Amino acid sequence: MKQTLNIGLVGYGFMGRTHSNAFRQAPRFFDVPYEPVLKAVCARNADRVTSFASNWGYESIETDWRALVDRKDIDLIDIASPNDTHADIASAAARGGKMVMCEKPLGRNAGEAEKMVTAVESARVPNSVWYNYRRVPAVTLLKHLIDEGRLGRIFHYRAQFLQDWTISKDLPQGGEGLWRLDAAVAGSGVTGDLLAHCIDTALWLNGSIADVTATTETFIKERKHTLTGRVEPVGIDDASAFLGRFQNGSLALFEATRYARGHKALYTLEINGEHASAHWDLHDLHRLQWFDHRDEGQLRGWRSVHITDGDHPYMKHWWVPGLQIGYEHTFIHQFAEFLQAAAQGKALAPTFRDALATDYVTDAVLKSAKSGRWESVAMAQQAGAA
Ligand code: SOE
Repeated sequence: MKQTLNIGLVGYGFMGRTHSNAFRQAPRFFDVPYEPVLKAVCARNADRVTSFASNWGYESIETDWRALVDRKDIDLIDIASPNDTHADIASAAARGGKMVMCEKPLGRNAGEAEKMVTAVESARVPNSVWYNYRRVPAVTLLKHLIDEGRLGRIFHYRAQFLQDWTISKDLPQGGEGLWRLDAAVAGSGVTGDLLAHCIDTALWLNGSIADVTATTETFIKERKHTLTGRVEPVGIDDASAFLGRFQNGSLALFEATRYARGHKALYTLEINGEHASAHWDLHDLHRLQWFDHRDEGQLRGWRSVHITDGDHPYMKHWWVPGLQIGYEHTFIHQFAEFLQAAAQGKALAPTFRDALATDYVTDAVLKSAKSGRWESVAMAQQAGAA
């Protein structure tokens, strides 16, 4: 009989669902050292949290996260609630000796994130932040190829995350589902929400970013606030772009927007090295595009590798070669590995400290967009430490 690990989830939105699915599926497909138990889910709306609990099989509900964190029968607090709640919940959970997993971005800014790092590290509790795209098999394979030195010296890293769901000026800000448009709750707009994903993957694949020069734009300046009913200024960035320098000497070119009509979640990244280049696209997530200049000249060209074989990262746990997996599996992979790390009392990358490195970059991006100058990234040496 495996030891049980009792989970208390905070938040029942989109992320609450991706995490709950991971809690259910991880022990079915991976050899994990614990049997996860969906012990309790917490959210303010009692009716909705009750129906969420019954759909996913949570044993109980809470409507106040403090009550959840105080419960003696909870081992892991998983935070899938809006960004303004992350710091308080994570710090209280760590103080109570509980393991903590947290949705991205870690804090609304690096100051908040620093306190969260201190909380989990001084309590020595296993922790991880759900930057899930690291665990797309094609992206993990790219990490292995880079670490093997196959690309040679790196010259360029570019990434984009494009969406279009906030173009309508009639979309309100604030409240359930729309808190990402409310700066007080989210901290920032696309910089913390989408660019942060690109940055986390980049720090992992290509190391620390030293400095950045950025610009942001808020296209719709006022929106009705769902909670106050009044038309209020919009404080988030709708689009964010930066040019930067990695510490390994390569150049960074990054863009995120919610105003790219026609694109729903187009996360792409490309890395160009001396010998080889690689390109990945979330809409085709099971493929890695690969070009190797050392291939025989006449047949040299971009290869589109279908990352579904048993020797590709994670794939032996799934179906038979050639059959694809998707977005939700990235969360399953992260949770399975979290359980393996937790059994040894360790944090899992991206740890809170790794996610703080991303917050340092997003803070520098927002600072540069205001100052109009190049800004250095605080403690950049910690980025990519995972
Ligand atoms: C925003 O629309 C969002 O849901 C992000 O918050 C997620 O982190 C991203 O993976 C998909 O888009």
